[in-house]
Amino acid sequence: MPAFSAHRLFAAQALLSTGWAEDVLISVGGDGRIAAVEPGQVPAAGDEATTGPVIPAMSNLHSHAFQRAMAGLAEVAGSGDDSFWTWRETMYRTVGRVDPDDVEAIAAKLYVEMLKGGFGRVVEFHYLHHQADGTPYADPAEMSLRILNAAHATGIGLTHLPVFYAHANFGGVAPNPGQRPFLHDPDRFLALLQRLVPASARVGAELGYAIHSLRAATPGEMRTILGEAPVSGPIHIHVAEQTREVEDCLAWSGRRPVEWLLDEMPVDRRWCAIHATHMTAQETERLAKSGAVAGLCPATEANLGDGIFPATDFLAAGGRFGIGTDSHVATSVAEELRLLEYGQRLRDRRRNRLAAPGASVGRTIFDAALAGGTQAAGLGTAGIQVGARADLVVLDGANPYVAAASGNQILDRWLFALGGEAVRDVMVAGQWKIRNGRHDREEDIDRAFARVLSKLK
Ligand code: NGQ
Ligand code: ZN
Repeated sequence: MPAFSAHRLFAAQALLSTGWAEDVLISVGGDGRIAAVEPGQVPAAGDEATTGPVIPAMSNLHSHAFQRAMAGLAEVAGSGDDSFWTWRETMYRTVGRVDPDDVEAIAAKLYVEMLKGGFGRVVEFHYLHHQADGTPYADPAEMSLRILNAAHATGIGLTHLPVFYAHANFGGVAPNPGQRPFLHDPDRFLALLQRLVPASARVGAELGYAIHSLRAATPGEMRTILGEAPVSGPIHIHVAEQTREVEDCLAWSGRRPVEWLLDEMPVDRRWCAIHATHMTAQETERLAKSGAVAGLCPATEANLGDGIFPATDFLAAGGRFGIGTDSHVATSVAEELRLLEYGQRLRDRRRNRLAAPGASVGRTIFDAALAGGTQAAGLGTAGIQVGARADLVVLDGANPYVAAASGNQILDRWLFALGGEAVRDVMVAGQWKIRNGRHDREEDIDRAFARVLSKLK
């Protein structure tokens, strides 16, 4: 039996890499890639007629899968001074209570939710490596393998990024007890990466790595890892999400986090700066010119009270961005892109901030996030074009808003007026994973996830 079945999809409307087209025949090869794209066709016998507009599936460029289990459980007010840092304590308590079976069950549920939200791939920024007391599992790659399993079982595309984490703050401050499950020295981290090279290849996952943040690694550790890592995939890092990080970085180095990163590290297209919320005009311009992707997670950034990314200035300087669902208080393309635009509107007290005059906001930010997400996931091409992976979303043509819309209006309706319910079918690498709003393993996945949630409550 071939690994993939070939498809001939017929779409009345499809968003190709060249723009919207009508009556498109999309041929998918046995390798899961798009073999031909032909507009202006009439469907032939045996063609699969899609039930609505076909658009590319998005890459979700930032995920900490285990955090989905606590989404919505950190919304009870504490002392009146709740912050990112108090949320982090709650998050660390969750870390201490999940084992490999739990993490695999949470990730599988989350990845089904992401598929339904219009994502065809997830970039997993994976730092939960060890047991609660810091003891490595018998196989030090155990937790990474569970993430690979969950992606494989659900069929979502995976770019796996094991994360280096060694310190609690700038200057090599000793880690605190809640951080014990995250820690490596560079040698052990490099050994983990080496171990994951064949394991990722076996399930078709891309492999890169991440440095958790400038807080969590010294410059020397970062240089060792950059110099010796046995992978050529993407490099991600959290940076400048909170003003306290900016203050601490200034106190340590006399420079701001993004400034320090751009001065000291070889930041280029391989890199993704997660959040990069707090930048001066000069940092914004420099990050844009570096070719790195800004990894924006608007729902999480709102939930954690981070601040508003300078997206208007960053885009004006030619910057690239993608979207991630990070802590997973939201799990859909629509929620993230909508909040990205709305943050800019709330700050500026104006409308339609991220599109040029006359352009659709939905189309503009969808295209930008698709390109940035593809780059940050370590993939060469995406979108509906010959040679790209067949990662496709079929929007629900039975939904009256979708049915009545054409072209960019479809994206504007989906992103600003609808949501996950508009996604009907999702294909990843040439295989249908969501059909008519359902994943075929959903019942088992839900049952396992429910067990984890009842344990955590
Ligand atoms: C994380 N999450 O690693 O999960 C972080 C919080 C930290 C976000 N920044 C922990 N959203 O940055 O120290
Ligand atoms: Zn993160």
